Amino acid sequence: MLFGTAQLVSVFFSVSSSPMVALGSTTIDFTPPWLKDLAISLFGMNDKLVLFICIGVVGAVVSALLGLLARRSYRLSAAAIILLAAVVAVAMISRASTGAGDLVPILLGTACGLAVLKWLTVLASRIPGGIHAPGRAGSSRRDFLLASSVSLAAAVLAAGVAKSLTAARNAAEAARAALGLPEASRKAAPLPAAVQFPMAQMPPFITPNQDFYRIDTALSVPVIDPAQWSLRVHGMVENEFTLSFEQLLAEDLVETYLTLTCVSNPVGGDLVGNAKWLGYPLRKLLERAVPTTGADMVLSTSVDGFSASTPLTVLTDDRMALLAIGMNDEPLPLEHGFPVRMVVPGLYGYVSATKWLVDLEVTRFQDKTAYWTTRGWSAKGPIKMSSRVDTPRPFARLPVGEVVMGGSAWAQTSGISRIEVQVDDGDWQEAELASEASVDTWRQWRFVWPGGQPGTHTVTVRAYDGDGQLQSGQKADPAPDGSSGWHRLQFSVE
Ligand SMILES: Nc1nc2c(c(=O)[nH]1)N[C@H]1C(S)=C(S)[C@@H](COP(=O)(O)O)O[C@H]1N2
Ligand SMILES: [Mo]
Repeated sequence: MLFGTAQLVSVFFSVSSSPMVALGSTTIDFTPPWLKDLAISLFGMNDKLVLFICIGVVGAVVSALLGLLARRSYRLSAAAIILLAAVVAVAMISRASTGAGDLVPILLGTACGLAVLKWLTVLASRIPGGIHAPGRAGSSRRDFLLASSVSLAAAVLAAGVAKSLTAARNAAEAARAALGLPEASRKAAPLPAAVQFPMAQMPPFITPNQDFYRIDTALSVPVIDPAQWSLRVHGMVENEFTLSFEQLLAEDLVETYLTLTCVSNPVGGDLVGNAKWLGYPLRKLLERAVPTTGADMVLSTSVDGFSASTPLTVLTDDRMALLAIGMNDEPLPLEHGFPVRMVVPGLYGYVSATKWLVDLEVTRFQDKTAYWTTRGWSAKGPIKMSSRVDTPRPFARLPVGEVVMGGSAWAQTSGISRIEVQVDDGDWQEAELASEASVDTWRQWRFVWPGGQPGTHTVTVRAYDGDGQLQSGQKADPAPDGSSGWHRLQFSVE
């Protein structure tokens, strides 16, 4: 039970949180090389399966022993379970890739194991001639056997569900790996080297996929087989249709650089990332559908029931709103919406960037309400212009002398035209701007501060967009439609 539950829960976290994998890997680490070679030569590719079966058998034997022990003392056997869990936890912690969150499954599993043991012990105590109590009736033995079988079945079920979830994920990973992305008919222009300032601590202009922030409501990542995927386009349109993945691949695809931002990003926060996206313009898709008059919104829905309300005008004007299949020259990672998601310049993700997309309904704001709007967030979410200090870090302690400061700013669809920096209560001074890749991407800035007296200092940054409009200094929290205010942080010179 302990392992079944932990294994199931671990699916929702990561591979490194799986007790089977941890035990397995640790066993492999401690197996003498000759035994490893023998196992591989005996079982070939199935050596890992055999290993897991061995662990399973040992687990069953240990469970039986625990049960026998529990007949003598519940406490002793509970202690044994905790000891066992501790051994597994140590096995997991000793693996480099483990984080604290990875221990959640084993903790939950232990709790489950203890509860089941308690339950069974209580039932066993009612068996006449069993431990402690005088016994209630002849049905006690049956109760106990039934409960034991139920526990065993539940454990096997938990392990089975965990296994099939993992198998589905592996199948999708395989489909993703096998997918050759088509060439874009219109490639993005090569990036000028000068989009990136070279200082350490400046975020890379292109956010690598594995570092890209991830925000969604999915407890376990939805797994979609691209061969089974289709997108339904319907609602207030003259032509309803369904698009298959194969049809999508055959369309003229374009590439675009776009900085994605989450509405929950606080001032100075990092729920923002920049990537090169490959996809099909939503404008063209909607041209094919022909929206009818009166429609003003497209409700996009994911396979797991998330939805976003995007103004129809935003998807039909000349900005590059995409039905995206590629992210930084790779198929979308599973976490980022494989096989198809939306990306829309100028709007926060919660009203535009639906991952695992399966349905587009052309409708009206007055008729339909999206996922986060029913939970108090604004129905529309244009991104607010924002700027950030990336270096120095908050509370950095810097040596006396010149300080090269730097950061990022974004005002998607308009661009950044000017950055100003203020140190302490000094004058606002103009910073140097890196090259602009496009008005839809963030832009880096740099400012050389000659240095100041030892002690505490503050730096504040503010931006101007492509129209010369100054970023709002009005402080606002993310809810309900995005944070605002100038980013200010403290550092010291010593
Ligand atoms: N299916 C689905 N798509 C979703 C979400 C979600 O919860 N479910 N969250 C949205 C939000 S709030 C943001 S900010 C972006 C984040 O995209 P990313 O995880 O690829 O960075 O995805 C959007 N798309
Ligand atoms: Mo978000």
